[in-house]
Amino acid sequence: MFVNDNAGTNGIVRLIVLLLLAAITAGCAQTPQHAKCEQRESCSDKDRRMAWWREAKFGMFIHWGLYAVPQGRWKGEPIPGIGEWIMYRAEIPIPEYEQLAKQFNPVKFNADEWVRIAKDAGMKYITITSKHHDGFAMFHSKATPYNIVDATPFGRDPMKELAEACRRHGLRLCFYYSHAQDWHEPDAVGNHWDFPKEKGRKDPKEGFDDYMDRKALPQVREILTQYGPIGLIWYDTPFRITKQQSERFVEIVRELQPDCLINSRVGFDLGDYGSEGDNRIPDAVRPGDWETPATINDTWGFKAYDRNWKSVDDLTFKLVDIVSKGGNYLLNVGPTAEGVIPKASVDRLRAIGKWMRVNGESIYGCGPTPFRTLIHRCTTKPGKIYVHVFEYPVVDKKLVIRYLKSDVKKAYLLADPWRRSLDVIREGDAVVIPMPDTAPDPVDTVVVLEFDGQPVIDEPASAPTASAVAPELKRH
Ligand code: FHN
Repeated sequence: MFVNDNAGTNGIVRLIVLLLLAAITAGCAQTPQHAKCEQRESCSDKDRRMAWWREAKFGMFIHWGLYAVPQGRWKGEPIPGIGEWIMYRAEIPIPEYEQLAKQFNPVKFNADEWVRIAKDAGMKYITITSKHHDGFAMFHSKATPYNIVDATPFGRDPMKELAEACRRHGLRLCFYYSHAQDWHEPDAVGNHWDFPKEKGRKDPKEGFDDYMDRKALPQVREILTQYGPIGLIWYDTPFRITKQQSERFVEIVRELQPDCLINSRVGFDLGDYGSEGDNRIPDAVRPGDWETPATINDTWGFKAYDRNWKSVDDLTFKLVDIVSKGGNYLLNVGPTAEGVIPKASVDRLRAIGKWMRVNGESIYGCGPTPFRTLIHRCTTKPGKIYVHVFEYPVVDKKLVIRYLKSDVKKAYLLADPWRRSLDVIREGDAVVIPMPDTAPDPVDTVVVLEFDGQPVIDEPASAPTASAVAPELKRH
């Protein structure tokens, strides 16, 4: 915990700190988040289940399905929007969309290669679409023959292969499952072109329970029983379902894999952690457990003509920005119908991995910045602040860290294998660190500040926020 020692508020702050400490020693900090977890399990149980995810910080999202076959075009026409929504956007009738299964033969799929790409990028978990809104199961399902083993010439179960590869390489495998939308089903949500009644369906219970009992819950049972321990189930778009229906999607996970996490998109605030909006990064530190799912270009599912790839600088900044605000980054790749992760994605992930191998200490298991002002993006561990320097050269070759009241015990670059001490000069309310002439890391140079105990920040309430101080950071 960081202490923000504002002039004139010392007494209040100390009182709050004391109260918090008292609450912690009483067994649990009374944050709203803890109050929530206490309702169904002890905070320590929740902390134990969340521990790997809080440590991981960086995961790979994979959107892979039949939509990779048309690659964003239908009958020669480019279909606007995200690739995996092609069936909806082009209102493709089910019998026509089903034909894609016969063409889906990802002979280049290699589970070890995918897992290695994630691992080399520094990612610690993989969340893959076991079934997206199109209703096609990318795993062997007995609930319906509309699945990759029974309906495609490929005939293999890639989830099984990925589960084994993840185990070999030490990553957690997690499953995305579209629980409410299923455009292949008359009783699920979404397909209004084949089933016009869906358009006017008012009562969310109408038919949906049948779909749940016949397909969705049996399939969730399958993904929780066929592939060993699963890190988390990532539900999505809980449109028009009732609280009771969401609860059933929670209960089945708790029953079959009690340690498995659930994201908030199961609905009704029932998950273990929050999924931010797609590609949304909060402006300030956000308490609690949350994750930003994000695209590496502008689509989730493969679209051959989407080449709007984010730069390595941008992706690295986003990773740091998210961690500095308390979140996890779930960065997506959209493999082709042949089973290949596009080279542009792999190149970017490799570059991030290179940065992570040097600077991963400033990401894994880190807490958010202690500063409200966000002049620099900072991440933290007990007794340490990692200052991320994206803007190089720093002014006059000096790194200036304002509002730091505590003395710095030692400062050094994470890029320096010898961890040689940098000079630290106190100038009024700032700590000034002379920096090397050229950036040790062209993307983000990380300076570690070590303290005796927890550093005290003295940030006046009137201190400007990041957008006023460093608008150029907004370019990302
Ligand atoms: O509709 C989906 C979309 O296709 C994609 O899966 C994203 C990922 O977060 N979730 C939904 C939209 O928020």
